[in-house]
Amino acid sequence: MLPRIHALLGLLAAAGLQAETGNQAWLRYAALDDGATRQVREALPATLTALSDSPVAESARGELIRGIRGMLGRTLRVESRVPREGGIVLGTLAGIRKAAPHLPLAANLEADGYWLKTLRVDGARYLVITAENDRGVLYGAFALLRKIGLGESVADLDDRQTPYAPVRWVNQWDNLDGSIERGYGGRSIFWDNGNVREDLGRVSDYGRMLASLGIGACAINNVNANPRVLASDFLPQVVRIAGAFRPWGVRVALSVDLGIPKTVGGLDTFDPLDPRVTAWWKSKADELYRAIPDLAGFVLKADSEGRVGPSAYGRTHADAANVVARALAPHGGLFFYRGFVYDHRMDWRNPKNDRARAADDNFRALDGKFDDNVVLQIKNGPIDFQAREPASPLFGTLEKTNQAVELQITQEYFGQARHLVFLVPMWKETLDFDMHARGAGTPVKALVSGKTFRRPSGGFVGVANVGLDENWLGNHLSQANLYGFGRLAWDPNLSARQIAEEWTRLTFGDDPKVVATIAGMQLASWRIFENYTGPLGLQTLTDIVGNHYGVSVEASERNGWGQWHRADERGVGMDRTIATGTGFIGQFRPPVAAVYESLKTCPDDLVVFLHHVPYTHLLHSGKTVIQYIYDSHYEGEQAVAEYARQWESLKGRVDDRRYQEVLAQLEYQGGQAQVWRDAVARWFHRASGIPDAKGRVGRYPGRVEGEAMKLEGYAVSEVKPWEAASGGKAIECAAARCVASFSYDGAPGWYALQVRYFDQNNGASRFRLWVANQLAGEWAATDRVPTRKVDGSSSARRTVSGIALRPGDEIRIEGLPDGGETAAIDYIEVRPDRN
Ligand code: GCW
Repeated sequence: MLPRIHALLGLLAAAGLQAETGNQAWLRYAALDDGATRQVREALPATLTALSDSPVAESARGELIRGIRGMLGRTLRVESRVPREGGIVLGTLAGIRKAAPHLPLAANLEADGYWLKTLRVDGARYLVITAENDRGVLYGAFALLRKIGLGESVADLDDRQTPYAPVRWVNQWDNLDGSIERGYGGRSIFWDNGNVREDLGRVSDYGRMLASLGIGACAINNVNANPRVLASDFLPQVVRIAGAFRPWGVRVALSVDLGIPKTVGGLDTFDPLDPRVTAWWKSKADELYRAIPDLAGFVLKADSEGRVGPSAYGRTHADAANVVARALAPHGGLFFYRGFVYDHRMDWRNPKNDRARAADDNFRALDGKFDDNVVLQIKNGPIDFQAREPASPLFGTLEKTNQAVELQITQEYFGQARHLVFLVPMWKETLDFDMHARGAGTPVKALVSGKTFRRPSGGFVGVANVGLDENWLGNHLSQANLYGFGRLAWDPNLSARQIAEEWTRLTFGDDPKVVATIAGMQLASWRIFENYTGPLGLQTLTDIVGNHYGVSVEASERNGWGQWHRADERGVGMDRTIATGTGFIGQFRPPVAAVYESLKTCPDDLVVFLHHVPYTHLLHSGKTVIQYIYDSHYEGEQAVAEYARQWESLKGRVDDRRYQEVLAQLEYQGGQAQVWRDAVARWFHRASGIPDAKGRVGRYPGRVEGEAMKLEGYAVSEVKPWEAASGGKAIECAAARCVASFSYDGAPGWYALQVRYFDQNNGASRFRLWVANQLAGEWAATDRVPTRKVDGSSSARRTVSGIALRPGDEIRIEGLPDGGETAAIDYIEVRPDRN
């Protein structure tokens, strides 16, 4: 029995196509092909000497053995001394100089940087992986494995790397109950039910992934912080997580709440300038560092979205920041003060009000007032992780304050791990944007890393929100965003293409067709997403007061949240000009402001973010704004439909499990892109009264609305928002079983039937589709999208293809509701079969 199983496994392995879960992400260490294996085997010494036994150095040693065994099928022989005949040597510069003085290693390296160096000494060949500290040694080990995985030569190495910025952190928005705010990859790997998880295996795996990218710290709880994290009796729980991360050089940070001295500390105030509060923070920090000597620091969200802040006592953000930072300073801790401070109860009637101004308005006057271990953590754009925003002007304002850019890896406004969106091209656009902060040549990346104004700290923070799902982020392709964040934080000069190709090779293998196809899809995906959601700076036109997922064009308007686009029957856009608008543009340095202020120079991609224009305004492209909105939505939808076809071309080249899972995701996304397209185009069509020059909007050949069918049991209902359903209406079933039918009156031929139905998360309705009394399809609405309502989020599509239709055929759909779900249907569309 056993040998047969082995033989079978061997066969599968040979094909390289065993089902993969995505659990190992880009660290699969899949066997290389024969040619590459031969080459690397020749270049690689057979022994490994690790000259430190710290837990981090042990991780480096273990990882090298594991990776080389996986990729080359060889187990490195571990030596305790550096052999005279050569070998791989792993250790800090100081450690190697001491143990092997005969190896000439003249170099100065910076903390966390590494050096991969081939040396030839007395005829022996050494491959040295060295660094200033153990963490750098670990990063070097990962870098060597990455090179091997990418098929790069390791025969004659001299690769010295220094991280671009000192801060390379991730934040997790995990709640202590185990849920994750804006997390789409399952429940928390840290917490469950108010306590740390028993099994922290996934924390250690996550630490390994972070280390492979050079990320050195992780905030382990939501910035909407539960004060309990700082309670003394809770501390042992944090200690356990720190212990799971430590071997990977990842330090724990905590999100704190400014009210903690009161809620947990028992004081009657949290006024940062009250000496009792100052003393409380100090003694709390001392207590924490006794238990976790390598604690990385704190993150704070204050005076924002209902969190308390220094405004409660008329104090400034600098007052608050410095008090906490001074408690951390003796221990080397950093204090991240979030720049995301704004009033979410702003009067929308006042055309001068503008949420985009908030960060700069709040912090400009405080530049120079923050201690050196305070870092202002600033979201990439001035609003909130929208489909497209300009860079936050605050990056260009601060000269005497450390700053870090906060990028969101979790796809909150980007289809929530159900839509393919590779964010690296967008991040790069911000990071490369020249703020002209000290003349030309001061891109955001240089400012945040502290290079421009010689700041002691700063860098990159990514909101990751990985969860317990096997694939970490809710789908396979989104892992590229975590990978890309880490790679950019290490070196923001890498190109988006290089990152996409690296990731694809390591994650799916080096078949050139696989690499070209997946990297191509990833690289096109941001523009495509923007096209079918919110182009021209409209921002993501989603339900911004709800789940931030489905389409809802007006959800942003007439409320205090300030994500306004101010579209009405005359025009669209926020007037943020200095001349007539909110003055937001004036927060940029003059050369940038000048480009944005004039419609002549303002880039099309941001035109309605920065200006209010009539729908007939001509873009630089020569199109009117309204026609661009129509066209981009049709192009975006079309491109998403192509994704599935591109992916299908990889059948047999990607393991079957991931192949099927990604295909299902892309097909789903195709259906969502269609709802977005129709909703946004129809909304603007109704608002503007201007027809689509190409005649598409409002005309849907082959579509039969539910409300136009013959109904048995089904009743017509109004959908909110109206644009989320074709015709603004759906049919819903209040009985145990309902039927809707119509008679086909088109030409005979082969067709696909697309049923658009609603799949809420509070039931699992079933559907049956009959054509001429023959059962053509049957399915259950079991998806878990974030809504209980019949709306744009729950709108789903089922395609049944290969149907031979004749005029007069009855097409009948039968719905069986379940729980709170009403087996709702929007329409059925009869389309020529594409096969
Ligand atoms: O984007 C918004 C999110 C909130 C989040 C907030 C923030 C953690 O919708 O869920 O809260 O930003 O960044 O603080």
